[in-house]
Amino acid sequence: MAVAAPDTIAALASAAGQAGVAVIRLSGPDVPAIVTALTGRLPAPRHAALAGFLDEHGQAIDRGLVLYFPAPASFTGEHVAELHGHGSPVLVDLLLARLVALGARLAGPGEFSQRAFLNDKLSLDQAEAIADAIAATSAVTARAAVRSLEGVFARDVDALVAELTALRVYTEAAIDFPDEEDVDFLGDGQILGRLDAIAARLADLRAAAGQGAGFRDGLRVVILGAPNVGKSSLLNRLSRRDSAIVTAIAGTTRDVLTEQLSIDGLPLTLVDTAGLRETDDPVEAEGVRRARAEIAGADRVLLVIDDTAGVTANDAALLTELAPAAGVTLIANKIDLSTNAPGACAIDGHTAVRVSAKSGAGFDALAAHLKALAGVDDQAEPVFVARRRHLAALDEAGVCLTTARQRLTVDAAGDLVAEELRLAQNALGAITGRVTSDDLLGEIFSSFCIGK
Ligand SMILES: Nc1nc2c(ncn2[C@@H]2O[C@H](COP(=O)(O)OP(=O)(O)OP(=O)(O)O)[C@@H](O)[C@H]2O)c(=O)[nH]1
Ligand SMILES: [Mg+2]
Repeated sequence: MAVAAPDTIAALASAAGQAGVAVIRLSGPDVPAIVTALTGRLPAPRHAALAGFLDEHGQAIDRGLVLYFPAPASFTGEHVAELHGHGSPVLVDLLLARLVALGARLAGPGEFSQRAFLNDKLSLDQAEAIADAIAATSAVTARAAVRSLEGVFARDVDALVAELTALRVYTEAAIDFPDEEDVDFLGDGQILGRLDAIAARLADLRAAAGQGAGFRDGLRVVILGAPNVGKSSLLNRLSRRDSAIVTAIAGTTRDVLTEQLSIDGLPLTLVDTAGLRETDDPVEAEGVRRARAEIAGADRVLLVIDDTAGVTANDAALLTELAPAAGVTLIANKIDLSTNAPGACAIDGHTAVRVSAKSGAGFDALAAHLKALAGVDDQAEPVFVARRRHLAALDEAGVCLTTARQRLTVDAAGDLVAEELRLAQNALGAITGRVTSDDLLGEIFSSFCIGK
């Protein structure tokens, strides 16, 4: 990946397809020349100008608005132009082809955001937040992504890095002047106190980030169980839709049915499956095979049982089979018939929730359970979005601080303390991209959509 972007990129920035308006974005050094060639003149910076978008013979391909943002006051930090034309896929293709003929290159995924990052317009987590805001499936996640984009997460990380830097400088000074005025820098409690304060702030940030990551990633929950226990009824109740067919006949569901929903903003993918049993019916047998195949991709399996029957021998065998593959929650359904109390409980030592898909009893407890599994607090909305790579970086910094504490209190080795502080700083720097590798950047930006 080049650090300096020498060429000019172009892409459709609005959604593909027919629409009132399509926005094509250009970024790079040739933007003024390309816009001048395309429209006959360069408009005043940041003023919308109406212009014809002309082909090589001077014929209008389309007519629309042109906006010009000279470097460095633009999204990417380079010269940027936006062309607002009519939302016709054919016109957009013609216009893009014209821009390429004038010297632009079609942008790859995330290239605009990548340039913004490389030109210090955004931190890496802010660039990621753009993709997260676009991909958000609930209002809660979208709001959190916008807060990340506003720099809420990056500011907290930078503040921690600043404290780590100050402590490292102090520690290194203590190493360089060990006997200065008979003061025992390493043993006077100053470093330890500051180290513990930083560790506490890091733990707070980790908790907030865990919340943000839970809301961003959501959960993929697979509903399994014997025929007729109420798996499809559970899906319908949770999604508040009659999407799955429910009948009293065992073996009703044959296919895998997927529903997207959100519980208090937590995105949830629910997968209903065929009842697991031995069968000679080839269609049902294929359904059972597909049900089992879903286990591998599940964050959690809800193993539904009939509460009037309890854990049957087949359920017990399934529990044993599932144990190594996925986390399992037993859902003891039909408590309206068994008359057991609704809510979270343990059944034969397994995490369980008693519910009635028929009456809705116990579903508050089930929702709270699913939120806890996603690592999100029952009450709080996430302050910002975070990704698993951010959590890993925060955890790595936490390990470094624990080690630093040990080097200080057990080994009294100042140089090793300083080294751990440096490693913690690097780990945190990877979140905002102040310390990062090209491989990581390629991986992050390639997952963006084109035009962003
Ligand atoms: N009383 C009572 N009946 C329920 C409850 N949940 C489901 N049922 C009934 O149990 C029967 C089976 O429900 P389904 O949701 O189709 O069960 P399933 O596990 O999806 O069944 P298969 O798709 O055949 O594997 C239907 O007659 C439902 O009305 C419940 O909580 N209480
Ligand atoms: Mg079913």
